[in-house]
Amino acid sequence: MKPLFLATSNPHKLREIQEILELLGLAHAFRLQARAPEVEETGVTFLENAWIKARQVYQATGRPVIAEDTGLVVESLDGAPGLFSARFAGSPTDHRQNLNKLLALLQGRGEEARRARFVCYAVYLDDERRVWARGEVQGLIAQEARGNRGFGYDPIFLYPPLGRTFGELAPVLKNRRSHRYHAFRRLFQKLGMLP
Ligand code: ITT
Repeated sequence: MKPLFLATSNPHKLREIQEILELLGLAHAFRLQARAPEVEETGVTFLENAWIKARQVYQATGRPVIAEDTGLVVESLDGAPGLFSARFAGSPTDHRQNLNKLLALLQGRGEEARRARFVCYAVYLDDERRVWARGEVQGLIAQEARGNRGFGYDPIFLYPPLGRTFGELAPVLKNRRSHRYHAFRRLFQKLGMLP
């Protein structure tokens, strides 16, 4: 098994990406290990931030690295929380406050205004290759938080095909449909490891 670093300080991402590797039949190929990037996310796009994290860990370890940057995008709020998803309600990060701020901004608004999508940019970096891929999933911001599974904005992200929020879904149900799943599936396709 080849070691593969995941540049993240978010343990939920490690768990989800490990399960995504299993769903893709790639878990046997890599020994995935998280390493926190010691760098600020100063990029102006998700993709730039994903590269910033990957590059820092690659420079520190000299080993193949994957990283990703994710945001929740609500068109009716000019794309917010978007790039500022982690600190939407200010610093330090408090997921409950982030959720509540979004719920408050959309209070009384109809379905059209509640349309939302998670966007994920995944990147891979080693001595020879630099590959990226994007994934997204569409849904609606719920009227109130439901469920305590997943992490971050999951309790308010309603996934219409299943009529439940990501916070209510068993992990495998989220991980088979999520922005993260689509981004990593495409990433490994581009790397020639999947058809
Ligand atoms: P790293 O940058 O260290 O990987 P992070 O938690 O800061 O971890 P992001 O900047 O990519 O990750 O994510 C911004 C925020 O978006 C994050 O704090 C979460 O609250 C939220 N988020 C990311 N992925 C999510 C998911 O699958 N479900 C719900 N919320 C998510």
